[in-house]
This record gives sequence, structure tokens and C-alpha cells, in this order.
Amino acid sequence: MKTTLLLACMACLSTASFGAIAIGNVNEFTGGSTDGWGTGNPNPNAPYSTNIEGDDLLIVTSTGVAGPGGRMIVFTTDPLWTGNYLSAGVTAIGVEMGNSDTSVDELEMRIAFNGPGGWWMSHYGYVIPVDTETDALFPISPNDMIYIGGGTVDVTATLEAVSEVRLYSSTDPTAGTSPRGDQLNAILGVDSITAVPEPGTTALLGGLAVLLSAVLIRRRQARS
Ligand SMILES: [Ca+2]
Repeated sequence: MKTTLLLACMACLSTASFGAIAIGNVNEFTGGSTDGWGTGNPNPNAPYSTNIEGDDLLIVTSTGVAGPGGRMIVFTTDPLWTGNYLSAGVTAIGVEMGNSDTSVDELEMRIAFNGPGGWWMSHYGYVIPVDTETDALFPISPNDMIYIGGGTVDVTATLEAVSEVRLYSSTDPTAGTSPRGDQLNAILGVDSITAVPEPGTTALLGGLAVLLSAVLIRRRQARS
């Protein structure tokens, strides 16, 4: 009896904890939480949440030096972002990003998804000049995706069973067999990562807009 109950509970937990992608899922990085986004270990400059002028956001730092933390990339395997995007009707990802870089002119931001069909990237990239911010809306319907590597080369298979999502800066995004961020010295602010039903729904994100870069600049000035 106890064994049966235990197995039933485990089944419940696994159902609840995997593949919870749904329209409206959002990460706001409140209360110091990274909401499951990270860079793996070890990283001397791991992403962290901070509050800037009343809004919590995620700060991602890359050193530009070979080794852990050298590349501009952040990823998640959190249940909020894994599972079947096609049945959920999620066809775009909104992200607020600010480039507070001090050593390069711009970041070329990309988003990519891993699953049984391999790594697939939204064809749409966002170039963010230094000291500016962007309300990005990445279209991720099957026709919007470009193959990077791995798996069975089947975009539907990946979007039906996403296991990892990566947000990264890359001027050569399809090089290699998996997404790798550019090796550069940069600081990226990330906020309000949102699962939305279709491209063109930027109005959903309009109310969430934050002048990330401006506040990052002010923060930097305040420190100096
Ligand atoms: Ca926030």
C-alpha cells in the first residue's frame, strides 16, 4: 500500500514538474530569484537577480576570457519553459533586455531550444547597441526556426518536447552543434521573459517595458 501511494505521488510530482510551458508563463526575477536561469557551474560571475529602481531583473555577466563565465549566454531547464510548445500554443517569447556593456558596441541576442529534434534557433535576432534596451519578441513557430545541430533534425520533435532554452549573444549563431554565446566582456539585463501566443502581440509586453539600460547606466554611475 505504502509503495503504491509512493509511486502514485512520484508520478504526480513528475507530471507537475516537467513540461509546464503555457501561454502567460513569465519570469520576473522577483525577490532575488534567478527563476531557474543560469550558466552552469562553476562560474565566478554567476547570473543574479537585483532590484534597480523598484524593478527586479536578472543580471548576466560575461568576462570575455576563455573558461567558465567567459561567454554571453544564460539558459534554463526549468519546468516553466520545458514541454510541448505546439500543444500549448506558445509561438513567441518576449524578453526585455538591456545592454550595459563597457567593452563592445553591441550584442546580437538569440534564443534557441533543445529537444529530440536537435537545437533550433529563432531566425530573428536582436542587435542591442551599448547602453540601450530592447523589448524583444522572438517568433518560434516551426517556420521561424533555423537548425543548429544535434537530434533528429526535426523542428516539430523539438518544439513538442523542449528540454532546454538558451538566450545568448552570437554573431555566428548556427556555428557548431549547439548554441554558444560570444566570448566577450559584457553585462546584460534580462527581465519579463514571457510565453506569448503569437508574433505581433507586443501590446502584451508594452506595460512591462523598463528602461533597463538607462537604469543600469545610472547604477554604474552611482558606483563610480
Ligand atoms: Ca522584473
